[in-house]
Amino acid sequence: MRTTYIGLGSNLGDSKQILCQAVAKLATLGTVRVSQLYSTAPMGPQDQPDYLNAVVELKTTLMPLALLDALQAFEQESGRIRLRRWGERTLDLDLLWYNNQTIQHERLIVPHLGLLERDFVLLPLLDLNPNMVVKGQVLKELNVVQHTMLQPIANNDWVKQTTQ
Ligand code: PH2
Ligand code: MG
Ligand code: MG
Repeated sequence: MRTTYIGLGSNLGDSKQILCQAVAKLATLGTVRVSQLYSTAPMGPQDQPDYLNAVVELKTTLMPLALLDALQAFEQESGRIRLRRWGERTLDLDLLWYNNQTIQHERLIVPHLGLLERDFVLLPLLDLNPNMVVKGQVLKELNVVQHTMLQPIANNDWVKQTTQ
C-alpha cells in the first residue's frame, strides 16, 4: 500500500455534495481518511465564488499515473466545468503527494508545485498528518501556516453528515 494525499476543491454547483461524491469515488481506490472542510477565498481571479477545499489521505496500490487517470476520470464524471486558468470549476482533484516520491513526468509533478504555498492545501493536510515534512520543510512551521486565518467550517464528519 502507498500513502497518497489528494487535494479536493470546488466552487461551482453544490460544492459540498460534489466533494462528498468525490470522497466516495476515492474510497473505491483504497482506504480513505478525510480532513476537515474549509471555505476559502479564491486564489487567482477574484471575481469567482469562494471554494470548498479538503484533503483526502488515500492508501492505495495504484501506481501514480494510474491514480492520475482515475482522478481525471472522476473530475470528468462530476460534469467538470473549468472556465479559465485559476478559475472556477466544479471539481478539482490534485495529486499532492505520493508515498514520499518525487515525480517529474510530462503529466504529473509530485509533490504538487503549489503545496508549500497554499494554506487551503496545507491546513487540511496537517489535519491528517500533523508532523508532515515535504521537500525537507516541516509543514506546521511554515510561515503561511503560522499566519493563516483559515478556519474549518466542518470537522472531519462532513462526509457522513452529507451522505447519510
Ligand atoms: N483552485 C484553483 C484556483 N484557485 N482557490 C482556492 N481558494 N482553492 C482552490 O482549490 C483553488 C483556488 C485552481 O485549481
Ligand atoms: Mg488545483
Ligand atoms: Mg488540478
